[in-house]
Amino acid sequence: MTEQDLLSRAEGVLRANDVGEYTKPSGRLYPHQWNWDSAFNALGWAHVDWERATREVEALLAAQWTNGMLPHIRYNPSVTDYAPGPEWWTDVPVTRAGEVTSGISQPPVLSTMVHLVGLIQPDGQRRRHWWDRVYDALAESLLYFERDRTTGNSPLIVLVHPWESGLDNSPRWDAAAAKGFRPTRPYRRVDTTKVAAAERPTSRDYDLYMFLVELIASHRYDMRSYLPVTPFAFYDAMFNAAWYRAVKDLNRIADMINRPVIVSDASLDAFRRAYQATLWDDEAAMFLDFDLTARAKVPVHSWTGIAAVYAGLVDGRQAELIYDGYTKRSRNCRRFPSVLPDQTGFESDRYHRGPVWVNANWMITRGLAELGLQSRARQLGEATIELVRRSGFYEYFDAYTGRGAGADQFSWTAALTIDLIKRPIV
Ligand code: 2M8
Repeated sequence: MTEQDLLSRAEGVLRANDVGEYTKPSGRLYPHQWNWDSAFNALGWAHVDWERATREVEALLAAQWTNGMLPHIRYNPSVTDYAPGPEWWTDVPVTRAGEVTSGISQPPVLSTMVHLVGLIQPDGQRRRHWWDRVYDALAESLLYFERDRTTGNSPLIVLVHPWESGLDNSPRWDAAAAKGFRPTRPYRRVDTTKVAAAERPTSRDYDLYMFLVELIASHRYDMRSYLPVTPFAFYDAMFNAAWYRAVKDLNRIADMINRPVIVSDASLDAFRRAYQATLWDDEAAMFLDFDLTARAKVPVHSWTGIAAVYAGLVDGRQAELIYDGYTKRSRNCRRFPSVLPDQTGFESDRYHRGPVWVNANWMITRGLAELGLQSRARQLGEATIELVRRSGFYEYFDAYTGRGAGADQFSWTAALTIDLIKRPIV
């Protein structure tokens, strides 16, 4: 298949999942609008239809809450074949009447994508005008985490639900799931009627998800009252890296449209020091998440441990050390598995427990290039395009065989493949 064919197929996936103002992550499995999916999808759209990219972002921003939070799902009220539906997230404090959303957020990559989408627009005036229009909402969405999701003296952000991590059934959450929390009400699952149950989270995982949904809703989304009582509170290394990078990118936008920066350089330095001091692990030679209830690092080595590369939270030397260590320990795998194969809980074909994901590869590819590690970035970018060319636009890929799994015709796989082809590493 030529590069041109691959590009037009990728565009076809976005168009097939396009429902006007937002792009479904996949036709059957994920019918609503998801936060970080839409951010990645906007970047793909920017290369083929720039106006469409801006609409994707603005539709997502329409779901913003009065406290600034950008929810992880913006429900389409006419769709009912997804669970849990909005009935589990009652009385959410949306800014716009009529919006229906979930009650948690997702990795905050949106400002970074908005920065890139803007740069793709050749007309400087149009670009700045759009940035200006979305700037305040983006700033609020990032400052929300500083205001409502930090505790004690640490500037690091607390994650309150596995769904917020975007990596729902990562073995990093196994210890929490093993405690046997269950919701008080029965719930239904729709996902396992659409793709093989063996590729999805287990019912024990879902028990924890639904227990936490009930707990968060019962605290009326007030994190100050929820945090002291929840059994699930983590400094997630990828989530925090995404926030740091988003703030830096929004600061760059601010500079270009003559707005004040949202977080000062001094605060960013303090964040970087806290990230290094709290999450770095010498023995693992990577970053680890921190469990606030156990007051200990989470001993699971996964790709979140190298997400600092994406954010520029490390210099080139530390990036090389982490990335090369990860590559060496996964040499029998496709590049690169979401969990290292020597870890308890690794499964090569189950969702966030080992398979290769295009968004993770994209984030690390871009991060490596920005830190000056061009040849590694080029190799990873090319391996990713090749995997998609051979296996198709799947949600994820078996870490050993590269077989596509989960949902087919998956939007961010298509969107980020377009970006990897259109903006090659030089
Ligand atoms: C997956 O998560 C949703 C819940 O949010 C699900 O399993 O139903 C995750 O892979 C998440 O990262 C992603 O944003 C979402 C839609 O693609 O699906």
